[in-house]
Amino acid sequence: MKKALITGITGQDGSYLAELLLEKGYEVHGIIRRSSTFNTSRIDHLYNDPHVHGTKLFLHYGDIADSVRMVKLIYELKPDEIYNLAAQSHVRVSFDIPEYTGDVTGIGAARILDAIREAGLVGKVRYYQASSSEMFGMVQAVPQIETTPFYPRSPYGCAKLYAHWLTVNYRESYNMHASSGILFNHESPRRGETFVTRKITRAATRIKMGLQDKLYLGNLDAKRDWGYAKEYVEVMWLMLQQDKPDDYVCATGETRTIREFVEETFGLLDLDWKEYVDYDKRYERPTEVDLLVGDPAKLKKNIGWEPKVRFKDLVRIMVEADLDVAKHELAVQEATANLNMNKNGVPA
Ligand code: NDP
Ligand code: GDR
Repeated sequence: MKKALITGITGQDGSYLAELLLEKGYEVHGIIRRSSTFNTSRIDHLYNDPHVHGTKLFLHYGDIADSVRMVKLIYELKPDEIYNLAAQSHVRVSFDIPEYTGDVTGIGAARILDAIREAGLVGKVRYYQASSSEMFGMVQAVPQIETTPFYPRSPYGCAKLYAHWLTVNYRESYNMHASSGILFNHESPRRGETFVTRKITRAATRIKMGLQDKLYLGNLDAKRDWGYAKEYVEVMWLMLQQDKPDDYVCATGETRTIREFVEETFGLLDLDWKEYVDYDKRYERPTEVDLLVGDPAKLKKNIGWEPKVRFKDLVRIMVEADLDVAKHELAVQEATANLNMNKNGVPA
């Protein structure tokens, strides 16, 4: 049985990847952060009591800012594959906390790569780095491919670029099986609610159910190449099954503006978005990435992978899921209101 270690297992991608690896029969270990509120909602459905025989998912407290813990965990677990997905992953927020973002999103990768070396596992472990299309930043060429020059436009992009080049460097210096997936934006019903797609589908469905009046957004002109997270995690796994480590762009090749995402979402709900969406400059970034569109030709040629879910399918998947969430929210609100009334409808 293969053993995998996932950092960032509680995030969008980590949860889908854990599902995929468990389905494939892996023993999966995940690193979670201690938090005063529960942060495991995306993986709760996968978790069993570790005392139960046959459990294959194990969670360990840790932080990729803590190198001693990383060395210890990697040495003790001796995983066959490590997927480094942990990051301060919000681009806008990285302008508020650039140092922290550098420490976790950038140097975090150094801690893990070096922990593999310190644990004496260089020839045994295969490493996946979650690189990002944000490294392309300012448009140098379209579509973007593996050899397009990088020009990051945020502290997040700079940190990811450091982690990316370090992965290449460890591959070349130590002959480590270390690969980077340069993934373009990928979304799902599990996307964090402050990323623009999920913010839009959550707000539009809540507006539809009468739970919210307005949606405030920043720049609607930026263009993104949006794919489906559940599909993209398969690429991470496939990359580590190749004989040779390498870097791959993972994208759909289709780019849309944020405005188009808004139009499609509200359109599916028979709402006129212009009545509900207002501008708020607080959601603008000091420097923006205007256009991302990737060409996944290398991935298709070497690994045989292609995306299936396209823009409209993706929006529909997210709207349908969030409509259910909003309906549930409304039902809870109504039930609570009823509980608080006496039988004459007077507040108790
Ligand atoms: P999320 O923001 O949903 O998840 C991030 C994960 O990292 C969470 O599990 C979070 O834990 C964990 N984490 C954050 N800081 C630390 C830390 N100091 N120590 C340990 N764990 C930490 O991101 P996604 O799932 O969307 O993305 C996964 C990875 O892929 C990230 O590295 C992201 O930057 C990168 N990426 C994402 C793309 C996308 O479009 N989604 C595109 C390209 C790259 P907690 O739950 O406790 O906060
Ligand atoms: P991004 O995703 O920065 O591409 O990073 P995000 O959804 O945050 O922004 C996409 C675009 O939408 C514009 N925008 C807004 N964004 C947010 N979050 N909130 C708003 O209200 C809003 N209004 C307009 C932004 O300006 C931007 O142009 C994501 C993350 O998952 C990274 O971790 C990952 O590496 C990249 O995708 C690829």
